Amino acid sequence: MNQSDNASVVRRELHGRVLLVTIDHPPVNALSADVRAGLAAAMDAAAGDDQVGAVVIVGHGKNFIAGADIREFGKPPREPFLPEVCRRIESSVKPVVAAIAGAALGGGLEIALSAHYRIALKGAKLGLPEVALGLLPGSGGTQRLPRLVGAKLALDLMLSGRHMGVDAALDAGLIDRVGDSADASAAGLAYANELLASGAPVRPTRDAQGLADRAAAQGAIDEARKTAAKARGLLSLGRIVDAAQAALDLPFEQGMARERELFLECLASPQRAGLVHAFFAERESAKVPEARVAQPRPFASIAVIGGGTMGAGIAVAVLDAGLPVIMIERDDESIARGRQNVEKVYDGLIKKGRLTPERKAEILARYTGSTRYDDIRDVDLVIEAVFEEMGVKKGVFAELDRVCKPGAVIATNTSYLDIDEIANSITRPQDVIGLHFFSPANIMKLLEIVVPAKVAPDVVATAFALAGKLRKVPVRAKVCDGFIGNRILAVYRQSADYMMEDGASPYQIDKALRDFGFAMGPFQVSDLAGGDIGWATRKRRAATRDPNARYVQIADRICERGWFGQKTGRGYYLYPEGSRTGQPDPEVQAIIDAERKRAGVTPRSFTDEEIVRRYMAAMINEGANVVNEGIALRPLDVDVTFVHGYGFPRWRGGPMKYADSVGLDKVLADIREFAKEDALFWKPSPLLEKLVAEGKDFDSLNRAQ
Ligand code: 3H9
Repeated sequence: MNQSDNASVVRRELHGRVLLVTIDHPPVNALSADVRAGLAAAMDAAAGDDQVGAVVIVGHGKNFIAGADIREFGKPPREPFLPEVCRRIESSVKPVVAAIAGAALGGGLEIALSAHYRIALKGAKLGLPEVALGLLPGSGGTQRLPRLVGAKLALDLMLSGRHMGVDAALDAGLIDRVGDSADASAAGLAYANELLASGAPVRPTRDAQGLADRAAAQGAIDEARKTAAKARGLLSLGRIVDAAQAALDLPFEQGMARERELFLECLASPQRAGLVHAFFAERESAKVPEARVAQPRPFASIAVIGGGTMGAGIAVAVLDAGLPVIMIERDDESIARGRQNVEKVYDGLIKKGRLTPERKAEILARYTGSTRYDDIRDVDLVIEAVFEEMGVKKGVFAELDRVCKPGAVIATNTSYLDIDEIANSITRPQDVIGLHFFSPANIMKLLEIVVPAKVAPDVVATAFALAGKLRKVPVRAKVCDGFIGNRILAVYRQSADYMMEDGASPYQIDKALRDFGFAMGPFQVSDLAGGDIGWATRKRRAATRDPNARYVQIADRICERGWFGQKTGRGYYLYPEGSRTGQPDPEVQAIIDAERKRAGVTPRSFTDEEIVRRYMAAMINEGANVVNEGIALRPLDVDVTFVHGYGFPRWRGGPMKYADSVGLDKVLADIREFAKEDALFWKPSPLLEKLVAEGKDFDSLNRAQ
């Protein structure tokens, strides 16, 4: 009975008395309708064939199964549904073994949970990450996992979405064995033959006794409910806890029915759509034209110029990726400071118990500091992170031009400056690129890869490969003032200043935006980053500012008092005794009142809803301009930038995805309405107007690529 089903995505081969069922559906064996049908057919075939004594389910290639096919969500469902496939596996009268290599995630783990025995190879990772997609495990995971490993661990896995390694899985009873073979099929077949030889019975997980201690289970559920309530906004967290409660309270089949209801509710929610968009967008953003046509250059050794906060953070990111770093600084004192900045990060981890001093020493063995540019003549890639001033940068680049070997990639971490100008100031502009890290650079996922006009395609490909190595989420941007993120930020930040002068308090604005889902409001961000940075930029640009543009001076009045935010103990907020959570400041309110008077503004009240509408309209409109001008390749690149660099709520997908969900016609109508007050600021983006006229959304541009 060696045969295949459904376009060969599920193969069946009889090995003695064991039916080997292989899922072969690249890239990750996701459970598409064909795979589900193939699995169901395989279970039917096994049931009807006397020669078969046991079944092994295995994934072809690196992974077992990465879960439901995420691309099918939101499309008309096709039978057989996954819970039914799982039911057929579990109710087999012949023992079923799941032989796991690589990822057994989501529906993939649910298939494994439906099998009677589980063996996993070293390096396998098991988990129920549905929560990251706004879902809950919908094929019995919420009912079987608590029965198998207890409510506490099951809820931890389902609420965090984290992956578990084989040793922990074995300890927890999630798997029965760790296979020592490198081949999952061989390990599975050997295990199944052993089970047959010993006459091992079928062992449905639904009958497991992990919930027998009801009081302990209820305690874990109550704890989990508290945790879920803390995470603002995410629907699926609460629903996961509801499903676990059903596992405890209801007979198995009724629990399954309750899980299905809750799953379908999550599936239909806009949060699921936003999170799935984010999942694909952050993978698409790495697909850029240059990476398709050019091979990356080597980057085995890296130099960082400048050991300030940014340079040190970049050095840590590089060290964490296992690469060596040489840091160049002006003098011995600065070298010591740079090293201190790097060590501080690792010492923090040691304090939290997340790193051992021995490991720190191993990591730092790859780190050197030097004052001599000549010491970096052999490195493959240099990242400049010195003071944000064109003259200073050009000076560094002249040195790099002198010492770097031919073909070395020379990157700047500038966040605003014209990288074309920097590139053109040396003899090898083809090797120059922008790598805009976000602070703290070892933590923030976003990396804007800024592509100047003369850069060689293989340098761009190198930057994307480096981002992969550093586990960053890369976004391709073209050169403009602020690139994608900071350019858009400058505009919506201004909309917040206008609202503040027109009558909303900074505290109301921050709160309205936090309630929308942002990690922080704009005034909190300003206090955290330091008001002096924006102030310096404003002063620099004063001469070139459009005299007809509205300019709110409140921030300047606050900075003139030396109130730069958290580091000075006050900014928009008061931070008594170094506290990091600010309190509203009546003196700031007085400054705002005075400025309103000076500007001749009669304050009016704002609802939170209007605050969000204006802020988002400004963000979306500038996002559309950035796409229209080719600064961002696609709307999804704007989304990825904001989710990973600007605290935008991931479950809303990003600003452009959010705009699609609101309706572009509504956003445009808002902008036109606001333009009646200030036509210079609220100028509709030509792209937004075009899409509305054509009845299209931003996502149509993502799909067109
Ligand atoms: C679920 O299971 C619901 C059930 O409980 C209930 C159902 C009723 N589907 O990440 P990579 C694609 S929800 C479709 O770059 P890696 C991915 O887009 C699901 N496609 O590789 C990419 O495509 P492309 C729960 C998928 O080696 C390619 O595969 N499961 C899926 O760095 C390679 O992906 C999850 O949430 C999928 N499920 O990491 C797991 N997964 O080449 C999600 C991936 O066109 N997946 N693709 O860009 C992952 O975490 C990682 O992909 C994995 C591999 C760790 C598996």
